[in-house]
Amino acid sequence: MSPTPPTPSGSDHPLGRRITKRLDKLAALTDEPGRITRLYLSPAHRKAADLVAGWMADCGMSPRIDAVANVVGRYEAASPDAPVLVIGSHIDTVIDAGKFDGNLGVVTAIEVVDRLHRAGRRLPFAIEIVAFGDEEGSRFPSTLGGSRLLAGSFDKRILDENDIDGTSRRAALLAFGCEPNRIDHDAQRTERVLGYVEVHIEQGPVLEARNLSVGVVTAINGATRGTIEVRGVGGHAGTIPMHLRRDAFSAAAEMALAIERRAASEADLVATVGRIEIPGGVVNSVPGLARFTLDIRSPADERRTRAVADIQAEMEAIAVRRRVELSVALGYQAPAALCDARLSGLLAAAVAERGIEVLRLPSGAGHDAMSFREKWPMAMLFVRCRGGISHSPAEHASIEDIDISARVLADFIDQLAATL
Ligand code: HGY
Ligand code: MN
Ligand code: MN
Repeated sequence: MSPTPPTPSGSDHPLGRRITKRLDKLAALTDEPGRITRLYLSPAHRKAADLVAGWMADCGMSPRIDAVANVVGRYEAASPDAPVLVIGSHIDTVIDAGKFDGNLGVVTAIEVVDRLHRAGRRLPFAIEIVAFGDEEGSRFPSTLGGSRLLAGSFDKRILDENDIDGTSRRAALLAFGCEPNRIDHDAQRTERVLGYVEVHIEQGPVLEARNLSVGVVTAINGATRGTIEVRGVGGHAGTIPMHLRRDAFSAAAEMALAIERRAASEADLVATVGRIEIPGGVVNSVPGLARFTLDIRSPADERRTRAVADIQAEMEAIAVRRRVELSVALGYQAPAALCDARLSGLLAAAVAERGIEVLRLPSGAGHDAMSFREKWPMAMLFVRCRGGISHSPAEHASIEDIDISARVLADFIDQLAATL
């Protein structure tokens, strides 16, 4: 495939424009009018999956929705027994999200295949585009269920996890129109996979600080996630003296500060309490129950597990001192994932060919790509995002940078084809 023509000068950027237009269409599919919220298996996710499947069909791919609501489109190779390159990202979002996180990678991949299709071109490998639906983990305790199905590591026990409304993942899949009993079937794959590639906004400030449109990812931080429950003794806010209280929220608050202190004590370790709730809490009652989430990440797995152990010990000490009960459910673990040197080298060559300095950088954010560690060669291309802001409506990637990233992906495919 001849390399895509050089990025047009001036304000053209046709690929970036088309991709941005499609992102706007996806952004309109939300469960909360006025902001972008598209949780896994929600009505908006269903509409987005159908829209993406339609785009895939328009560019010669035969889309299907699998047992866990991944949208899978396939652009056949020149010959039937060829290997496959998988390109993906996610179309679920956090609450009050930006329109680029995840969605950009799916739409960029479709744009690149659309160019192949319009040129009537076939490659020595098939291309499978996957729009995962369970990357954010904003609805159920575990995440990456979609990519873990493809990686053959889907844990069926998560089908019985409930969301905060008490709906199980299994029930939500059935309501979405999926058949969980096809999980084993859909996890099957006989052909050779050349690797997995993902284009994603950086969600950090490094590319902007270096004034670079794109960068090549070296590794993805590992993560531990879970829910902490603190049970004290509720009571009347006006009558219980302070020294007799077993206040669940105050204990949780002290634990949250201890978590922050531990993470701040070590370079590139991060820990976040993203959600805290006092079920049934009212202004004039001492909280008897508090629940909060925990997210701990590091590029080094042994340092992350040590930090988890230290934090657990610290929370237990606080619970004893405050005479409250503690229960810790850290159900989600994702080891750090190294990107494949060969595929990353091809991405770097495609970046360099555009006259862009090749910056290699780690990912503090998790991605579907991490599900493929030790399974398939995996690589990621980061796209600059304004102020490094993400998981916010202020998230933004420029049409020009998006155009460049699509051309780099197209050139990467060329380079990979030339090696076969
Ligand atoms: O949490 C993450 O890092 C990703 O945005 N899901
Ligand atoms: Mn993402
Ligand atoms: Mn995200």
